[in-house]
Amino acid sequence: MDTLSTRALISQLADDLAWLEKHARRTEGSGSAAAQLRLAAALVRNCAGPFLDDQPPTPLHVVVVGGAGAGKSTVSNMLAGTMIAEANPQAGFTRHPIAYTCTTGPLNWTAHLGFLGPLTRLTSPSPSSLDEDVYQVRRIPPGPNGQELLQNWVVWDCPDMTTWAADHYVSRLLEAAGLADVIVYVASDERYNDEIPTQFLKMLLQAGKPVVVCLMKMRESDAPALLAHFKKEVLGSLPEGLSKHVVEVLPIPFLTPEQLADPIREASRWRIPLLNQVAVLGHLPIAARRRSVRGVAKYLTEQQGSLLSVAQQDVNALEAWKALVQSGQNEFDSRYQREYLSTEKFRSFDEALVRLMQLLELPGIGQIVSSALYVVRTPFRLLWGLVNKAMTRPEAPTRPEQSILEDAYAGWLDLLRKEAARRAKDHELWQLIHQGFQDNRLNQQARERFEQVYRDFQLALSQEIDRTARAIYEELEKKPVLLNSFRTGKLALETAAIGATLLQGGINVWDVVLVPLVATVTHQLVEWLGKEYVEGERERTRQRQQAILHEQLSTPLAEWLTRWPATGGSAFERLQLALTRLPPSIASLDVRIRKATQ
Ligand SMILES: Nc1nc2c(ncn2[C@@H]2O[C@H](COP(=O)(O)OP(=O)(O)OP(=O)(O)O)[C@@H](O)[C@H]2O)c(=O)[nH]1
Ligand SMILES: [Mg+2]
Repeated sequence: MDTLSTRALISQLADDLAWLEKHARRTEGSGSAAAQLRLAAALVRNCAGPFLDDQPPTPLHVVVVGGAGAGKSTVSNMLAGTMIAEANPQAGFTRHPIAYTCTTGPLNWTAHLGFLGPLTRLTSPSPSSLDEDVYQVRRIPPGPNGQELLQNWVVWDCPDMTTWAADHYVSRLLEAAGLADVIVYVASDERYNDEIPTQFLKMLLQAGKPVVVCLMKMRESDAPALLAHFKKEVLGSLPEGLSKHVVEVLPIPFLTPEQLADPIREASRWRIPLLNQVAVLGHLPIAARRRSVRGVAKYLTEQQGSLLSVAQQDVNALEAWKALVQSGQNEFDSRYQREYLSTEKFRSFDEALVRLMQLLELPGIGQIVSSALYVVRTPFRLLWGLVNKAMTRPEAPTRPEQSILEDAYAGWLDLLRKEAARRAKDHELWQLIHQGFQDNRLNQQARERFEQVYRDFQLALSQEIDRTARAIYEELEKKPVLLNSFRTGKLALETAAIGATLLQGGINVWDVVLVPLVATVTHQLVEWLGKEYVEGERERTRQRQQAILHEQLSTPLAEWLTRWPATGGSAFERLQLALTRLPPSIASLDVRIRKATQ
């Protein structure tokens, strides 16, 4: 993530959040989670993006939000200093964000790439009730007085936030809210404590937005009581860390039609405190903008868990699938141990033993002595051979490795197929896998995958076995001093044993029996030691082979199976991508914002 350009990072982050938002909207009852994600995306593209792209801090943005019919358009007019916003008795009248700016103010602030995301700018004047994914900018010529705020600020009148309903206009409001340097939160006297607007308010405070509250339409005499009540009931229910961002709660009591018609002159008593609050918050535009951008980093970092939680059910299903694949893998591994490895002889180790014993015979002069001893041992060697043959049970033929593995793999896939069919109704991930087995796609691909991986496994295996078997005698060959001391040791042992036999009984007729017997026993002893060593190596190889199976065959297959639902362009592929990219993207954005705002 750190290597991405800032523009690429912003657009990737906004895309991933947008994808998760769409994903969340498919689940019933997740309107608030979707709204949270939408706000996150809006903060990234409308606030952090332009700032990191060196957009100047002015104009600052004041965004007016609140419940349906609360008086947002009325307050927007008061801020803009003109009667341009359509206040309308029909609740839910304003349906898309409308920006009020001064004709002499900055022009190109809407030009930033990705500005307001999916909302397109209306090019011709339209009523604010137009219910489409659009926004419009209305430019106001400077008047004799009243429009001073618009020199540095853009005032945004927004649709309401009365429900979470996936009704698209709520997301338009969130898009504009992401842009805000200051929020004006409008609540009317009868509905100031509504649950959903309060939750929206909380979300905006979590994003670090400074909020000025306007309480509307009460009798002037009731204003102090209502203000106290709002502070206690609404702000009091918020954590202190959030309520501190509410900079002021202002009353705007029920206005007369005359005051509504000309708020600049007739309602200045209520209007001026509001203007002052906003102006103070933007006193140093660069400081105001930095505060907004730091809020973006804070929101994303602190809310990360909650933003990703919309995918919790999917993550759980993916985890359950992974665990199932793993239990199949365990069974696959142990079947290989049971049905193949425990009976496999590794013939190359027998050859290695022969080579080892040959190596222990002395070359040159010693060879003559060895040959003589070989002749001396003949009667008992033949007898030993016969006894051995009689004692060893015939070996059970072992099944070929490949067929055992294929059976074990078929068993593994069968487990997955049955479980997917059983759980198909639980979650769409299982449905996807069930479908993959039904139309044979998954089985087919799984078999192809097996064949590929099996070839690599075979190669790794034969190399490993040959290498270990060869190492048994090659190690000794490479160390001539050690080899020679073994050789002479063996010879000395044999000749000493024969010598001792001769000395013990003197030279007599029994020597014909005793000398070959002693020569045979000493030789067998040496061979037995060699065998023990080779057996040890053989057992180690068995264990090593089990490990190779696990590393080279069953783990690559398990990884492939685990990933399968998240490949081939499925929704889970996109989900995995978003889930893995989001945390590092957020961390990287946080670092860049810290650097740029310090
Ligand atoms: N008489 C009087 N009417 C008011 C006052 N405040 C708002 N209204 C009226 O209440 C109605 C709703 O006000 P708006 O400002 O349109 O409310 P809004 O929040 O923009 O509403 P939507 O855009 O529909 O969500 C309008 O008819 C306003 O004229 C007031 O103080 N006095
Ligand atoms: Mg309105």
